[in-house]
Amino acid sequence: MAKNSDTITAIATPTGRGGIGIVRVSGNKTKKIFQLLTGLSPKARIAQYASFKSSDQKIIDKGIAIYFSSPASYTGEDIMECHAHGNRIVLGLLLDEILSLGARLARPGEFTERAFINNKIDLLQAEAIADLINSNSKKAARSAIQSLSGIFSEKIKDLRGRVFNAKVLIEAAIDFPEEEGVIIDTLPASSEIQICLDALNELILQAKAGRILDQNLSIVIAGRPNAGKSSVLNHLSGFDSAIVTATPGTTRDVIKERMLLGDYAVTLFDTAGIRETEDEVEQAGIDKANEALAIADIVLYVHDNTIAMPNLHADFSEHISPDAKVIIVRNKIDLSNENNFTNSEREVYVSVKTGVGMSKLVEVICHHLNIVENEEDLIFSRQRHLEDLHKIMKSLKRVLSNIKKGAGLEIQAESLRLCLSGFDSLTGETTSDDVLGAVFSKFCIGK
Ligand SMILES: Nc1nc2c(ncn2[C@@H]2O[C@H](COP(=O)(O)OP(=O)(O)OP(=O)(O)O)[C@@H](O)[C@H]2O)c(=O)[nH]1
Ligand SMILES: [Mg+2]
Repeated sequence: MAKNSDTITAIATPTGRGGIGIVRVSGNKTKKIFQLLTGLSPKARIAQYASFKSSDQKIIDKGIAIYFSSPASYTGEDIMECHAHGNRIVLGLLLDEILSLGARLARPGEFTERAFINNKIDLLQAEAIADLINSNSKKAARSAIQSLSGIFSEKIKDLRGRVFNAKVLIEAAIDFPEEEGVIIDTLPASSEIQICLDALNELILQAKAGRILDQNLSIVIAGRPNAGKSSVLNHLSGFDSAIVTATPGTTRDVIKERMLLGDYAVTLFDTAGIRETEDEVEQAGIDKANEALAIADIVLYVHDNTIAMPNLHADFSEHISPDAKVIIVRNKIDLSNENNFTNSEREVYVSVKTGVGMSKLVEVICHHLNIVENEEDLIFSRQRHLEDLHKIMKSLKRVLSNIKKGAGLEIQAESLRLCLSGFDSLTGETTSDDVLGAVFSKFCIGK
């Protein structure tokens, strides 16, 4: 990506009213814009009380102006921040004035893109900024801040360093003079690659565990009418969102509730009870239930344990996504004379009425979501990261087995070179403009 020379501006605070609203400017015209807009001379990192004035000297607003001098700024360029009152009209007037002074409107994520181009952050950190802004849970936010502080980048750099060492060891073996009787020792390179593979394996596990933070997981509650599905939704979400009655066929529409489950953001879907029906409205509800099942990550099949278990296959199996995990929730155990129930990862006995077994149900759901308790054990990762890490893993494995088989070392050194560029693509050093464009376009304006 090429360096930019023009000056950009955008409103950096969200739409709506608030105590403060901020307009940001970055680029080489910033100093001039600061002077013309405030009548003051910019002082780096000093908050100055200012009247923001239009070219005909009318006051647009009064507030705080801060100037950051290049390179000690977010983007690495000269930056100005106008802290005005948080009103869209005021901020719009301020923005128009800055545009008329020679700036242009910034694209989404363009400030961060400039920080990346000017080497203030690498691509993993840029992505972490977007992930932090979009995070929906404490765990997601904390994990994104860890990546932003460079923990993920450090791990990638360490691994890259080790692969580089292995390549040097192989190249040294290639350069060794071919004297008769001299056996090339490939053991140091092999053991270095094995260490890389172990570390990479651990990193992939952490990234996989963190992948869940970037997904909107869907938990669909399904089952026969009157089994207690809506009661399960209300209990888990903590709200009386769905109507609960003793009449089978109460729920018709799909009811969605976003909630935190063990600190992870998930969406719960309550659905109409599945049965044969002549009722057109009820059938429409059942069709919607089947559509929800198709996108489920987890299905809670709620069953009234006082009656015989129906044939699950006939009920809904053909509609659920093949990747979905199904947990059978045997409800209403308060009505049973038995009190010896054996829970498993597939089946949990509960009474929504008394609350018995509900914490076990949450535990089992968390287990299926692959939720990791320890924050250090996860890295907020994206599909792009996992794909790149898997590619590197595959080629390292191939190199190791080729060395063991005594295959040509030049080719192995070349494969390791490709692994190195795989790491560079992850951190953004050699990432294609298409990938970069896709990353930054998902940012909000003003960041
Ligand atoms: N005794 C007992 N009753 C329950 C329990 N859970 C739900 N119920 C009752 O079962 C009836 C049906 O509950 P709902 O939550 O509406 O069931 P549903 O599966 O959503 O029903 P539909 O929307 O009609 O498909 C209500 O009268 C609930 O009070 C439980 O654990 N024990
Ligand atoms: Mg219901």
